[in-house]
Amino acid sequence: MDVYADLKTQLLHINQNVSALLGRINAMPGSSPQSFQSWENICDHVKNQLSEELIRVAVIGTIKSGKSTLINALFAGDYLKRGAGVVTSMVTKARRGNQLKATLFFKSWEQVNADIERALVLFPTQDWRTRKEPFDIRRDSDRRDLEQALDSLDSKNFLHNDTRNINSLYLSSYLRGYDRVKEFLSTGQLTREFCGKDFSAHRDFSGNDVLAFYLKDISLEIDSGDIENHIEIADCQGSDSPNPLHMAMIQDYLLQANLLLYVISSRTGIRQADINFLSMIKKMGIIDHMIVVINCDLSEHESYDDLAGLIAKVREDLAIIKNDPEVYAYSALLSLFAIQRDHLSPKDIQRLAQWEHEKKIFSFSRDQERRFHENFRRIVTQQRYALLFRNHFERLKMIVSGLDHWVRVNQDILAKGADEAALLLKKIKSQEKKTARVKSMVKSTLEGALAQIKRELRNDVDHFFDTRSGEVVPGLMDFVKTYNVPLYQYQDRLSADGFSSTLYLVFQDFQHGIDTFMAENINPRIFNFVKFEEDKIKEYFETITGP
Ligand SMILES: Nc1nc2c(ncn2[C@@H]2O[C@H](COP(=O)(O)OP(=O)(O)O)[C@@H](O)[C@H]2O)c(=O)[nH]1
Ligand SMILES: [Mg+2]
Repeated sequence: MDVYADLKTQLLHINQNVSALLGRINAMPGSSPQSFQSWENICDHVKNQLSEELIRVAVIGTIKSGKSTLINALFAGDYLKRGAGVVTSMVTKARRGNQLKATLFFKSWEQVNADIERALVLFPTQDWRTRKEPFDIRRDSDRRDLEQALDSLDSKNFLHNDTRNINSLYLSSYLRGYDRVKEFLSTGQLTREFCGKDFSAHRDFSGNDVLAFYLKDISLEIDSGDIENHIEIADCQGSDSPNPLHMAMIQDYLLQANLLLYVISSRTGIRQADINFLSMIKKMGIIDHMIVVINCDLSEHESYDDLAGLIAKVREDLAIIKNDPEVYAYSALLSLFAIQRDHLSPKDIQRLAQWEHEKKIFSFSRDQERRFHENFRRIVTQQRYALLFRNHFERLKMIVSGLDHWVRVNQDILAKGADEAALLLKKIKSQEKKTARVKSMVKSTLEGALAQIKRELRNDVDHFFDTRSGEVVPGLMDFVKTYNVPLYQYQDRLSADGFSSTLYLVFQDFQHGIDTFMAENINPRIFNFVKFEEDKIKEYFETITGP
């Protein structure tokens, strides 16, 4: 039995009863203390939060490490595209639901134009535009002008460096995809759903190198597998993409995630890109919530010893970043094939048979997979208990004990004669006065505390962002100051294409450098700082309100 679901149902039931009781008291003439209204509000809040509360799991790792395969295996089907490229990296969120459904969230015209404006900063100015207003992709002349300008840059072999490609890729993809999305986006509705047998049609967008630029977000509802429906699993593609904006998207998700699954392929072991990414997670202060899965390519290893050697090596490499990490090693593809046994292609049937033939490796993989599942379930359930009890249970307890008290007092009054009741009411009134005094004292203490913690926070923030001694700005300034423009690389361009074209190139390289620096060094520190301050606020109020 799912203890969590059971407890949640009970809690919702109690919540409903308390709420109904409060409703009845409120309907009684002359007996509606103000606090009851706020209690009713709390009950509503508990109900909404309990239905919404979600555990978020981020699946991360370098390209082709097996993230999508692992998630597919968890959901028992091939829902996420395996072997997808990195160009259109996007965080894809998947949840268990009653039907198969993909929801695509598109960018608005304003967002598209803003992306274009960003890519156009210092765009060579040789009068490529016939208009002076801000660029608007919906205007025929703007699209035509940009297309010509890009063609002429391209013909000069301008855009062939990886980093410069990012901006030109945005520009050309928006242009090329325009016709496919224009009608839909112009309706102003920015989401599209693909249900049931249309599900795979969503890949016309998400798997399309051009159209995916128009997407902001993807979420999938999947009707198979035994992942509970309050767990969201996010495929965070792009941690090693050359585009720092991808990294920023992933960081956004990591911040809300309750658990991180880091996937490493046994084909490669730990690479520099992994070390960079793991270091960033560590800087963000969230490495404690991480489990590592070594995705074993069973065709790659000669023997069990070979695989065991690799696992030991990965553990050793990981130890540099995290002490005694939790590591599981199994083949995600084997697990997916085993689930889909009856629907495999002849080639995959053959692969599966081959893997099953390697008995020692095979049973090791299955065993590790089982252990991973058990632990995954345990961690996720623990997190959910924590969310459930920490907030909602405590709140309901407070309301119920308040109600209980109120009922006792009323019972007392009703049970007594008129004189005694009058005396009791007088006592209550005087008690109320005392309570009011205590309340106002508590209030002013809290207000004082609030002012103080605000002061402290302001101080911390000022220190943190101080331009000379703070933790981030000097590093950033330093990056800008010591940024070295490798002039010799641009010399030929300068004489061939002139100043403004060359300046655009220099600027794009610089922009890429600073975006990367921000994503790798500055953002993680800011996240860590925010987390630290949040803990501080919590601790502060716990010490003044605690016993
Ligand atoms: N042989 C083998 N191939 C795998 C395994 N896991 C994934 N792959 C393949 O490796 C490629 C990349 O996997 P994918 O899950 O798309 O990686 P991602 O980029 O991290 O999402 C795909 O073609 C998978 O079919 C595995 O355990 N064994
Ligand atoms: Mg993938």
